[in-house]
Formats: sequence, structure tokens, C-alpha cells
Amino acid sequence: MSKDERDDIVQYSMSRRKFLGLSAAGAAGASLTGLGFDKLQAYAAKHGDVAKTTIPDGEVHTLCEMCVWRCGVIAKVRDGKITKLEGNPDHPHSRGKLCPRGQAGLGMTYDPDRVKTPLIRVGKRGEGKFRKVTWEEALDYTAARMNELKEKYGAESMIFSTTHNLIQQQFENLLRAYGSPNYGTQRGLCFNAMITANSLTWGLDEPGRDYTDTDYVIYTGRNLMEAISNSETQDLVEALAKGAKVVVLDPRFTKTAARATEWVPIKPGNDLAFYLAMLHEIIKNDWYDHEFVEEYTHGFDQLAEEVRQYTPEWAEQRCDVPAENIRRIAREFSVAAPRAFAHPNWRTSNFENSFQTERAIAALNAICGCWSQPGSLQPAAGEGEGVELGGIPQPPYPRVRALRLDGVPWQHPVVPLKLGIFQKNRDAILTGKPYQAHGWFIYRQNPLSSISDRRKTLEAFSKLDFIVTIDIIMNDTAYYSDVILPEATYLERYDPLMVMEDSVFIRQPVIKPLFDSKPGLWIFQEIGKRLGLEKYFQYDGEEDYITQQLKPLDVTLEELKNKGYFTVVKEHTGEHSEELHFGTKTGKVELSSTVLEQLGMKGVPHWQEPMTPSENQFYLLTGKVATHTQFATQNNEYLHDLFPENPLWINTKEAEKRGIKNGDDIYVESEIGKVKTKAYVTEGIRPDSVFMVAGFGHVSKGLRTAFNEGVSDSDLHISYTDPVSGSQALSQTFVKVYKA
Ligand SMILES: Nc1nc2c(c(=O)[nH]1)N[C@H]1C(S)=C(S)[C@@H](COP(=O)(O)OP(=O)(O)OC[C@H]3O[C@@H](n4cnc5c(=O)[nH]c(N)nc54)[C@H](O)[C@@H]3O)O[C@H]1N2
Ligand SMILES: Nc1nc2c(c(=O)[nH]1)N[C@H]1C(S)=C(S)[C@@H](COP(=O)(O)OP(=O)(O)OC[C@H]3O[C@@H](n4cnc5c(=O)[nH]c(N)nc54)[C@H](O)[C@@H]3O)O[C@H]1N2
Ligand code: SF4
Ligand SMILES: [Mo]
Repeated sequence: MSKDERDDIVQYSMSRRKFLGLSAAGAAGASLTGLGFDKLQAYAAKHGDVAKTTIPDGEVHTLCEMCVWRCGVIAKVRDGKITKLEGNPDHPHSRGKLCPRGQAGLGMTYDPDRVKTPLIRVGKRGEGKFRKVTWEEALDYTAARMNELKEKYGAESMIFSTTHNLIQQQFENLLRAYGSPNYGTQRGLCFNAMITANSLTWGLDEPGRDYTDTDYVIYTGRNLMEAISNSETQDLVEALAKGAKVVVLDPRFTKTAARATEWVPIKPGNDLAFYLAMLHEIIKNDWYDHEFVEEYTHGFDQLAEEVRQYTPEWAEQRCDVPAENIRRIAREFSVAAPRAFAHPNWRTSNFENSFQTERAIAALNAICGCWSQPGSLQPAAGEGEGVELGGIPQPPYPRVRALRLDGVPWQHPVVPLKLGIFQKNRDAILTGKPYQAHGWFIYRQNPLSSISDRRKTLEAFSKLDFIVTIDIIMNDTAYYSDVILPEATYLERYDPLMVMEDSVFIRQPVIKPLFDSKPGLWIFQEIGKRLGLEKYFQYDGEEDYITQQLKPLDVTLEELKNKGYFTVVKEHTGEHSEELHFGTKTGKVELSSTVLEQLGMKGVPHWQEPMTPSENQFYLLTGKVATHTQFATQNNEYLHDLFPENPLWINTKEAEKRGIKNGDDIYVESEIGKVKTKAYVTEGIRPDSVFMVAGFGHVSKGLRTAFNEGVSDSDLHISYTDPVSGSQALSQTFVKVYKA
């Protein structure tokens, strides 16, 4: 133990940890087979000695939290240590398999860089100097500062934000009881375009997909083989094996493109042209589903009128896909329909026109009748339905009169409140409009890195009086916060139940919380108590919370813990309902949106010109890799071992022109920033684009493995937000690339 660690002061410094030499235990190296039992066990043995298990040697059924998919996990315990995580065969999200990140979950629980006690900042923000304090002191201090801000500036001066999690309801409970309207989730950075477009069209958030009977799938930048959604990735693999045709539109040769039947290296920002031409072709040639269109849709004539101008030749000029290919794909899709779908995608936050692209995709599915049929889109994605849980008593919340800082709904009427426009909170702090925010409460989120233009976010932080972050590790946001509250990891705590279709699944502790970390359910309640809001937190510990949830169900906590899940209704007919209902204003699939029309906008999908780079610039593309989650796992030594940094993908010819060879040091420069990284020279990307995996370039010196490894595109990204859907546009930043 160093002198600093003996003292109460923690001063994070630059010194990087020497790599732990895990490879000695798993010489298989960076391949998936390297994710072997021995290696994980060696890891656990090294770091797990502070753990005392809550159960004897054996297995615990719980849920993964290495990403938001939340697969079922069976955790193996030996001598008080977790030795292995396996996929629960009975959980619909895992089906017996975990992805690399799920398997490496031990690397989070046993991360030597975990925040071990509550911390209060003593140095300047960003100096990395904190004082270790007791929970008592940290919570008292947090509540006192929150009360102070509320008295001085009103509850609305405090922003609350979080990224989707099982305890979200309690986080929302805290903010509503406190009385702030300012709530941000990651959605504006992620799938606002997809959700708003689909809800305006079908009247539900996100259509489900039936892969078992599908013959034809089109993805638009959806990269399921790397941006993993475990069960859906498995679905795709099986559909391919059964001979489904899969078309991938992506400027980059992704792993999904590599497995697909056809890769369409489309020009960024111009997918909309492709889909408008698809609609044109299918309607012109009368290949659409007349019955479905007549019975279930609204606005077909306006759509037909609008897309008359969008010929494949017109589209080719824009999206760089030969007209004959667009014609062929339109033909193939309509022949395969209804056993086909154009996937609604996920993080379609690429351009300001991505909302129109999503609307066009939804319209394509609709006119081909790809709805509620075997192999087509489905009415529900399945989560959160089918089971009524008991809830803890929730007295009425105080009335909130203040406008939301993110402009929803008063400036952005189409954006659902539950989505919001996260990034606009940051901008509102900077402008002080419509009023000045003074505090930010951040749970399970890393906005300093995940919002475009990190310098702006830092500047916003500097304008705030108080920032509190609850995390596992000293993430970048925590590093710049005033108080850091260490939560127990997902393998050390309970969370509220997860409902999927007709089953409930439990997250439960496999071991007791390491160090002085605490479960979120406890933290929120303790803050609530200190704010005088205890009546909103009527539960007596984690187990009582879940027991209250289980009240209407015919199962005990003990039974649920043993099996990991409980199924309420058994029968799954697999039949597709004859009667279709749509939650739109007209009760039909709105090809022309009545909501948009009422707001004076064009109701049908239409062309919206995207920004384009100038002569010497590239589109800067970003995205995920299979071995990391967002900005969260780069310090996980296990995953760092597999993927330590993020070189820039650049096309061979363009690299040659600039004298850049594979592995060379290069500069990447946008209007707002410049980073130095390495070149990955490849044929697998369009000449007009470069690509960088997101999540690297951490600025927190409390992340001794991840600090300064790779670079962050948030240092390059200019912030653009589509005003209709509130979706940020991440591919709309253009960069120059040159040799260092
Ligand atoms: N391993 C792993 N899996 C994850 C996650 C993770 O962090 N790691 N995160 C989860 C989350 S929160 C999300 S939102 C999903 C995201 O899932 P996806 O949206 O499938 O994946 P991304 O990697 O974000 O982006 C995918 C692709 O968009 C392409 N692209 C960029 N601009 C354009 C464009 O204009 N047109 C087209 N056609 N393509 C474009 C990029 O080249 C990139 O390959 O993944 C989820 N799954
Ligand atoms: N450049 C670029 N920017 C992007 C994206 C991109 O592809 N490129 N993707 C966008 C997308 S799709 C999304 S969804 C957002 C994500 O943006 P964020 O949600 O801000 O990013 P994450 O890295 O997922 O942040 C999760 C944080 O939660 C912490 N954490 C993990 N588990 C727990 C837990 O159990 N308890 C607590 N308290 N903390 C925990 C992690 O340590 C991490 O700090 O980023 C968006 N921004
Ligand atoms: S997809 Fe992977 S990281 Fe996400 S919950 Fe499942 S196993 Fe965990
Ligand atoms: Mo996301």
C-alpha cells in the first residue's frame, strides 16, 4: 500500500499499471478461445481474495450488465470467488451463451481500479485529488448540496441523467420526488431517430423481428455481429445458416457485412436516397401489398406522389449504389415479402436526415406487408410486457412548472419525454437558457466521453456548482465530479426485477459487495431520506423491494433466486394475430404522419440533403467492437487484452496518396479538434470515409489501464442534433488525415 493509500487523500497520477501478465495463464492470446476458464480463474484468484461469498461453492443465477441487453448468467463460485460466468440456457437473451464482454464480467468486479470508498473532491476539477470519506459523510454532503441548490435556484437547476438500467425507476423516483423536470437518458445519442420514426409510423416504439421464418433482411448500418445483441445476433447467424439473404448497407466492411450475402458500400448520409428509390420502384412496378396497404395504412397516395421523383438513377447520384442494384434489391425484397424486413436498426444517429431514413424504412416494410407475418417485423419487441409487478407505494410527486432544459416538448414536440434530448442539457448549461442549471446527478453514465465535443462538455462542467456521479470505476465523468459514490457491481447486488414477455428474471448478488461499495437501491433510498423524501422509498432493504414486486405473482423470493426466473403464463402459440391494431392517431400505419402534418411538416418520408465533406476531407464514422461496451470497458484488463486501442480505418488508395502505411502514426483533424493515432490501412472502407471504434482516449487518471490508450472521437465530433427526433448526428463530422 502506497503512502497515499494509507492517507485519506487519493491523488490519481499518470503512472500506468504494468500489465498483469494474464497471458501466462491463457497463452491462447487474443482469440476467443483465449476466453478460457483457466484465464478467468487465474484472474479471479489474483483479485478475488477480498471476497467472501454469500453462498457456498456452487452456482448463482443472475443477469449480465456488461451491456443493456441483460443476458441470463450462471455464475460459478469457488472459495468465495467468482470463477466463471456462463450463459443461462433458459434466458431468452442468452440462450446458454454469453458474448466476450459478458464472459469478461469478472474483469469489472475484480478491477483493481474500482472506486473503493466514497470520494469527495479536494483538488481542482480534473486534478484527480479526492478525499476518502464514509458513506455517512458522502451522503450527508450530497443531500446538503442538493438541498442548497433547490433552495437557491429551484429543483429544476439540477439535471439528472442515466443510461438504461434496471433501477431506472428508482432513479426517476428520486428526481421526481426532488422535483426536477430535467432528465436525460442516453437515447438522444443513440436511437431517438429510430424510435420516433417507428412510433409515428406504427404507433409503437420498436418493432420486433422474426428471424426464424425470414428469407430476406436489409440492415442499414446495423452491425449485429459486432454491436452485439446476443439473442438477435444468434438469430441472424441461424437465419444465414438457413439460407436467408442478408443485405448490409454500410460504408465499411463490418463483420456483419462479411457474413452477409451482399455488402452495399453506401455513401454515408445517403441511405435515405436508397430507400426513397426502393419505394419508388416498388410502387411504380406495382410490387406492393395492395391488401395490407388498403386495409391498414394511411397516406399511401401522398407517399406514391412524393416518391415518384426518386428514381434509382436519381438515387445512384447520391448514395453511390448503381441504379440496377437498387432495382434488383427492390425486386428481391418485394418477392421475398412478407417473409422479409428492412431492419429498423438501432443507433441510427448518423445524420440529421436519419429520422427521414427511418421513416422511409418503416414505409418500405409497411407497403410490402412485412408486418406480423412469419419472417417479418412484429408488433412488439417483447420487453416489459406481459407481467404485472407489485410496486412500492409512490405518493404524488410535487408539481413541476419549469420548462425542460432539453426543449422537450416545448421546442421539440415530436420527441417523447422518456427519450428527451440528452446532449441539449449540456448545451443549455453553456448558454444558461432557458435558465441556468447548477447541478448534475449522473448515474451509470459517462457523458463526458459519450456526448460529442468533449471540450464543450468540460466547459459545461466548469459552470456547475455540484456534480455527483455513481459508478463502479473512476470513469471520465466521475474524475471531473465533486462526489463519487461507488456502486456494487452487478455481481454483488440485487436490482429491481427484469420483465420479459411472460417471465420475470432476477439479478442477485453472487458475492458480497467488495470494498465499501453499496447497491443502488440502498444509495437512492439513503439520499432520499436525507432530502426528507423517505416516503418515496418505502422498502426495507433490497430483498424487501423485490418481495414487494413479487406480491401479485405466485412465487417466493427464494424460489425465484434458485431458478433465476419465473414464468407467469406458459403458452406461446407462435401464431400471428389476424387482428392488427396500431397506436397511431388514425389507428393505421401512418405512411403520412398526421402528427408531422399537424405541426406543419411534410407527413411522408422525403429527401433531405445531408452535409458533405469538402475535397480533402473524410466522413468520420464511429461504432462498436465486439469486445467492448461503449466507454465503459476499456479498463477491464481482460477486454483491454483483446482490444487495447482504436486505430483509424483508412482506405488503401487514400492512405497511399498520403504516404501512410499500416501502423503509421497519423493526425486526424476536424474543425474542433485534432488527435494522434495509428493508421489501419484497409480495403474494407469507402475511400471517402474513415472509421474509429468509439470508447477510447480516456482522460481519467483513475483508469490505470485505459488512460490515454487510443483516442476519442468525442474530441473531434461537432455536435449536430436533428430538431425533429432529437437524434445526434455522429457521421456528420468531417476530418483531414495526415502523417504525423
Ligand atoms: N459489442 C458491443 N455491442 C453493443 C454495444 C457496444 O458498445 N458493444 N452497444 C449497444 C448499443 S447501446 C447500441 S446503440 C448498439 C449499436 O448498434 P449498431 O447501430 O449496429 O452499431 P454501431 O457500431 O453503433 O454503428 C454501426 C455502423 O454504422 C455505420 N455508419 C455510420 N454512418 C453511416 C451511414 O450514414 N449509413 C450507413 N448505412 N451506415 C453508417 C458505421 O460504419 C458502423 O459500422 O449496439 C449495442 N451492442
Ligand atoms: N463517438 C461516439 N459516441 C457515442 C456512440 C458512438 O458509437 N460513438 N454511441 C452512442 C450510444 S449508442 C450510446 S448508448 C451512448 C452511451 O453513452 P453512456 O451511457 O454515457 O456510456 P457508457 O460507457 O455506456 O456509460 C456507462 C457507465 O456506467 C458505468 N457502469 C457500468 N455498470 C454499472 C453499474 O452497475 N452501476 C453503476 N453505477 N455504473 C455502472 C460504466 O463504468 C460507465 O462509466 O454513447 C453514445 N455516444
Ligand atoms: S450481449 Fe454480452 S454484454 Fe450484453 S448482456 Fe449479453 S452477454 Fe452481457
Ligand atoms: Mo446505444
